[in-house]
Amino acid sequence: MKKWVPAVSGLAAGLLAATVFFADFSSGPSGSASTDTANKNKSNAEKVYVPFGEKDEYYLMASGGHSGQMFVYGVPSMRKIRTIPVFSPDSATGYGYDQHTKEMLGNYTWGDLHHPAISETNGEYDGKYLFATDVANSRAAVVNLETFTTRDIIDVPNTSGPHCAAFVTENTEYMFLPTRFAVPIGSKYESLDDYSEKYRGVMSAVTFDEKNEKLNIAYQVALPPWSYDLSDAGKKMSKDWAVMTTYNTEEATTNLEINASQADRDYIVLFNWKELEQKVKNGEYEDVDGQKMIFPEKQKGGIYLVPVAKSPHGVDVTPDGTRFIASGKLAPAMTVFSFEKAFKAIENKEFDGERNGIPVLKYESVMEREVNPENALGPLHTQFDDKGMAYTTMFISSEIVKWNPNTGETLDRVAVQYSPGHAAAAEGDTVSPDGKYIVSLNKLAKDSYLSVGPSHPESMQLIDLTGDKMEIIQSAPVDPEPHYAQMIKADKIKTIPIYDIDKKNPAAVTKAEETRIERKGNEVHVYGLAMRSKFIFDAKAKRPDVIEVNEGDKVFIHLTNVDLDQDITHGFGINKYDLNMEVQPGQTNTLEFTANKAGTFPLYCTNFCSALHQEMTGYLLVKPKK
Ligand code: K7E
Ligand code: CUA
Repeated sequence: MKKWVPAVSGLAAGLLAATVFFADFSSGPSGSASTDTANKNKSNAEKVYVPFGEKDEYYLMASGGHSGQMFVYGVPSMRKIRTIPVFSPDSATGYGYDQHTKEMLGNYTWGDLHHPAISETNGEYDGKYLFATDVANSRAAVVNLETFTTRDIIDVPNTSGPHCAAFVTENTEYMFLPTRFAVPIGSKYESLDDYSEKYRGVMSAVTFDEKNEKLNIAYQVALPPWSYDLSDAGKKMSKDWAVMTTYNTEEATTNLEINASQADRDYIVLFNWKELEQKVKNGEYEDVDGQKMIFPEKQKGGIYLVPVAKSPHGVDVTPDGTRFIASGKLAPAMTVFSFEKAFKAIENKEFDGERNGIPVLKYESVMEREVNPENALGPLHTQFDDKGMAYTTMFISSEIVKWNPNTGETLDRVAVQYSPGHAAAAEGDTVSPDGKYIVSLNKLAKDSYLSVGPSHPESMQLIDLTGDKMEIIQSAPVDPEPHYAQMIKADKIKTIPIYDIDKKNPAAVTKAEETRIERKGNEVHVYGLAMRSKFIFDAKAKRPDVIEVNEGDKVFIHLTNVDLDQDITHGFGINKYDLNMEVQPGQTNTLEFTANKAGTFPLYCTNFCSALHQEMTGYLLVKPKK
């Protein structure tokens, strides 16, 4: 049974005046379901059942959207395993409170994380690092997958909202961070009347120094003042190239819903990052506030525009690297482009003029086919399986369509609940996807779960790809909206059981005898340790678990967890000082604060660690100024 209900929200609903095709999910495993359905559901239950003590086959690294965090799920159980704090503080782990994470976050308290990307070696996820960008405050971050902790965050200058990242090249040479919002270079004030002249859509090429776990901006490109939406790196034959979609090539400055959808075509930016890298080596760039900036109208070459149906959203490179597929958003079609054709067209200069000094390739010279499955509306993002077949999410018709990129033939469709954004296939962005599973990341779950009021959680639905037909076999709530996720084989992730006590960290203490409280003027350094079930700040003191300072002192509490047992993590919270941090086994962390409130402040371990966890307490005494 199908219901037709009018579109009430979502992408371009007003413009399309379309009706939304919602499948009916009311016949569930209970009630009036036939025996067949019941059996089928039983086998589906078995497919996702991971008995207690056994582990899932895949990790799903999902964006936490405007929570600023990342979520880790297990597949096929779809059990949520962990939240990784990235762009927002996290009370549970003290992320954003201790010295290192506080410095990384700067003064920002929220973030908007859309696209996690796992580091790659030879086009395969290598399970070492996870990258992400922040649309809210223009940052990029790297998470270490030995510890599932954020190691570095950088601000991306001249940019506002690097939405179209992070997608890494085959050997994690670069990730490209183009801006969503065009802004003046330097983000200074410029009148919107001068938008076309003064505003730019800057793209940053970011490298990762694995040894020091640092992100760096290698160079930037001052692209035209358009919005850059999604990108993907080439693979194999196209490995030196990357693609990204644009919209608002109209350069509208108000009412984008209408004004950015005027022209029939926008563009895909196709660029050769090896060539851009060479340009920088040759000194073909301008220095802009310390950034190496390529201006494509002056330092020509390496960048091309490919016309595409208006307001595209996703662009995805096939696993064999021969094609890139753009999804329509406002056009009901996926467009398949050929890298080989593009390379020939560039060689033969099959151009249709240029825009802002960037040559526009002839559409027919690069396009291979337009694919328009019947009644499918709102294609957004495409993933692939082990046979090279494509799976495109249809935002408006609420389904995933499986199709053959070599022929354009529609192979299968499955209704999802509802309005999928991205989908994430097993090893889906690599040169060799696994097939097996795809997860649909839905924007609207509409009453799938127990009601929690007017706002409902979104959902992720797990789809089995091994049968003749795609089949939804599990569903998990996710809150807030997930954008993208990547699914990696679990055995590729090599976590460490405990931290090595870091002898190079001058603040680390390993034994009670090394604990001490040192005063230098009005600076107080506490070198303490945490162990089951006490804090020792100064073993020689009358009360080793008490810190006494003067009002106005600058206090540094360095704490090492000397319990080198897996999973014995201690917390350190100070009442009413709004401070908390976590020290995992073997880890040393530092809290830095000014004791600006006089009084008596109990402190305690915030992580359950033993039967006497409740006794793991002490005091911070702040003596008032005379
Ligand atoms: Cu399509 Cu931000 Cu990748 Cu959400 S974006 S859907
Ligand atoms: Cu240490 Cu609880």
